[in-house]
Amino acid sequence: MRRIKVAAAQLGPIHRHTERKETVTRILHLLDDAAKQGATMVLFPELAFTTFFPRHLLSPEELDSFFLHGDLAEEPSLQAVINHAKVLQLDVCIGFAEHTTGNQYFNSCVYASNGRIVSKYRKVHLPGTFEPYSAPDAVHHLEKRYFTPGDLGFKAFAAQEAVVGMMVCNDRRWPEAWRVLALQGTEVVLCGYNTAGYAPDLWGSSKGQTVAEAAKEAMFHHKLVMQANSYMNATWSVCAARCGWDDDKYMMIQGSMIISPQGVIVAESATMGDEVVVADIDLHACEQGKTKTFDFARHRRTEAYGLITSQTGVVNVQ
Ligand code: ING
Repeated sequence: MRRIKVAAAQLGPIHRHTERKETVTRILHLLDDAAKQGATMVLFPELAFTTFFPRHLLSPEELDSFFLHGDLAEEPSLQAVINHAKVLQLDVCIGFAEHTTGNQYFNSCVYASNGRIVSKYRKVHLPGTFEPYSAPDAVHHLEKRYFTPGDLGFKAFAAQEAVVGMMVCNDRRWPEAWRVLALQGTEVVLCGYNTAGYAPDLWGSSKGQTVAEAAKEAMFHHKLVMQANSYMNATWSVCAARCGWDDDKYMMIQGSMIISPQGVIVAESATMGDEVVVADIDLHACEQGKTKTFDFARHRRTEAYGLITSQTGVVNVQ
């Protein structure tokens, strides 16, 4: 019987000028809480050390302050988390803004076990724009300006007797990401996210939508993609939110969850603050989907799918 007690470590508001050490302390407390509840694999959100800074058009200096720089094995914030997880004997997956020794900038996450980085992922699907929105009061979404698309692909890896895969935030809206991981036998998908509850410039809004209505729709789409893609790829998934009101102005949705290979939400956060959501998952639950409905070897017809990788955008047939 292969079981893992997984945890989604949700982080509430982090403001533009929140001190890094304060955030690291919160992260360490969440690790303690997860360990107390018996978790052995803990997922933190995307960009877990900072506010969601791509919402701002930033000076080079301020932008630089939001990145972790250089050799990750020497990076103090990340090492504090990885070492604390080692002491607590649990694995940790955490997202951060990565400035590499090769002077590249990625929206990254790592999976660490026993004090060492086991796998690294760099966000492939960067939503938003390169240029700021023109509306004077717009809330920007400048991930294409601040990050390069990930260059590591979607690589599953072994951890705690499971096949694990990582993705970040917007990736969860793209079925290709899930399918590439599932084609490697992935049984647990880990996805940290920062999702605005109201971002009309980013995704548009139906006429006169209120903040509450927009946030409700954002939560609906968040759950839709997590549940549907978990089901269609017969994999467990864990997602962890950075949420609440950043700078008391920018609302980010909660919705940290653990979802079964049948697409069922088995655990979900109850607050918009720091909170650990835990579930004891049975990896055998993936078998039904992987050997019946979604037995890829028996059912997929790759000869019919060529456009998915040969063509990027829409080419109208008229
Ligand atoms: N945030 C959002 C996300 O994919 C978004 C961006 C939201 C794009 C809704 C389109 C629609 O959850 C990040 N950080 O990707």
